[in-house]
Parts: sequence; structure tokens; C-alpha cells
Amino acid sequence: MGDRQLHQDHPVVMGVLNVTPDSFSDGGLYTDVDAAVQHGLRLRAEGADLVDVGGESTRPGAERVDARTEIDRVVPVISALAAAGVPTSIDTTRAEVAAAALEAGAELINDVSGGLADPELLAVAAAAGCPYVAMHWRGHSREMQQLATYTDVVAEVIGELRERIGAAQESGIAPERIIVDPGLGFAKTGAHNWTLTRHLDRLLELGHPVLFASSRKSYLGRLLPGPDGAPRPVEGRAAATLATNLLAVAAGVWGVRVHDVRATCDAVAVWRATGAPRLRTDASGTR
Ligand code: PMM
Repeated sequence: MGDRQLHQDHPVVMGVLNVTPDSFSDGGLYTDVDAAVQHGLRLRAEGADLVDVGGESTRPGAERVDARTEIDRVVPVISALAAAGVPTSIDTTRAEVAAAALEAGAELINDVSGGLADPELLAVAAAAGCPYVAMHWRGHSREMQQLATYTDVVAEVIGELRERIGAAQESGIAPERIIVDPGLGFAKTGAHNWTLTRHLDRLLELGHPVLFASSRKSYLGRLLPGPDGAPRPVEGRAAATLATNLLAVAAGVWGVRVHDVRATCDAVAVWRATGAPRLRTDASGTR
């Protein structure tokens, strides 16, 4: 297991591939293995550095599925993409699913619970020596919106991420393989998401690469209501998503997790053309 996904000379674009019937944006579109693989190939052709494969929806209120179901959804897709030379990550909170996905060829573990849902997952990442994304999380989808209470969201998210970095290191994950993510929309209101976006510089001070994942999320829909006051539907959130991602890239994040890969790669190319220096973040805290 290498670290090639970690050390890119450009901001990493992670394409979203949910093999689920119920994800908020692409749920139900790629439940068939062939359709999922075709979409993964398309994301890669459009410029994704990594295709992030998930088999359990984490949208607010979603019901959990069992590990067997999750494995049956993701493993055939990851195997086929790996065989086609497409780098993949596994979006899971479960050790068993992560182990099966790594075996099938996944190169990075994306854990939206930062090791809280299944502490065994940290040992799986440590043994594989793969990069590990620790997202800020306070509870499963059914309960997370009640947990969106902060007096200082930036300080609290940073403090709680610091604890997860500590737990990951205690389990044997090398500090330089730990990526952090503020977890937009996970136990966060729209106002929390905006504050975290404004203060990405403080998150970067943790000394770890930062992953930013705003793509099509509901707070963007609420920012742009229609004439009737209803939030803009998922299909109309691409431009707002792109704007947030460009802000994040300019702030120095390691990568962005997006549904619309081509547009994101175009925006990254625009940013790179300005010659703006990439902030280098490593785990020793130097930038
Ligand atoms: N959000 C979702 C799923 N996986 N992973 C990371 N690291 N960060 C996120 O914010 C995140 C994630 C939920 O959205 P989806 O339906 O787009 O997968």
C-alpha cells in the first residue's frame, strides 16, 4: 500500500461514487455493479485522482445497513476499478468493510467517524499503512443533527479532531498518513459549515492535510432558495459547490471530495495557472 495519493503536486480531486439506494445526491443511480464501475471510470477520465466508493448512506436520518451488505455493494466495484487502474478509496466506518476493500485494491480509508464508530478500523489502517481520513463526527446519521451544538465551532472541531489524531496515532497510524476533514453537515448547521470554511487556515494549523467535502450539501441549497423559499434542489448546487471548493483550494487544503469532477478539475487548473503556491502541510506541522 503506497502513499501516492498523499503526495500529489496539485490539490487532490476525490470523485464520489455511492453504491447505495439512498444517498442524498447520487443514491439509487449506481446500485448495479456495471453502472457503478462505468461511473467510476467516467470520474477518472474526467480527472479524479481517486474515486471514493461508499456502500452506506450517511445522509441525515439514514438507517444503517449491515457490514455484509456494505461489503457486497463496494467490493465488486473496487475490484473492477482497481483492475482498470483506477485508484480508489473506501468510504466506511467499519473495520470489516475497510479490510475487505483494501484487499480488493482500495488505497485509502475515508472514515467519516474518525475511528469513533468502530475503533478496530484504526488498527486496520495501521496494519495496511495506507492514508487515513479522520472526519469530525459526533454520532450516527439518525442522531447527528441533535448534536450540532457548539459555543466555538472552530475550536471545538479542532479539539475533537486532535483527539482523533491522537487515537489514530496510538493505534499505530503514522502521523504523516493522517488526513483530517471538518465534516461539513455532520452535526453542523449551515452557519457552522460557513464558519469552518472561513477558518480553514486554523484547521491547517493542525499540521495535517485537510480534506474539504461540501459537494451538493443541503446548506448550499438553503443558501440559494427559490422564489417560494424552498432550498435549491441537489441538481442546482453545482456552481455553489464549485465556489466553495475554489475557496478551500486557495486556502490550502490537500483535497476536495466532489460529485462534479470535470468542473472541479477545471477550477483547480484555473487556480494553478495563477501560480499561487501550494501550501505544503505535513504531519510535523510545517507548511
Ligand atoms: N460526506 C459524505 C460522505 N462521505 N467523507 C468525508 N471525508 N467527508 C464528508 O463530508 C463526507 C464523506 C456524505 O455525502 P455524499 O452523499 O456526497 O457521499
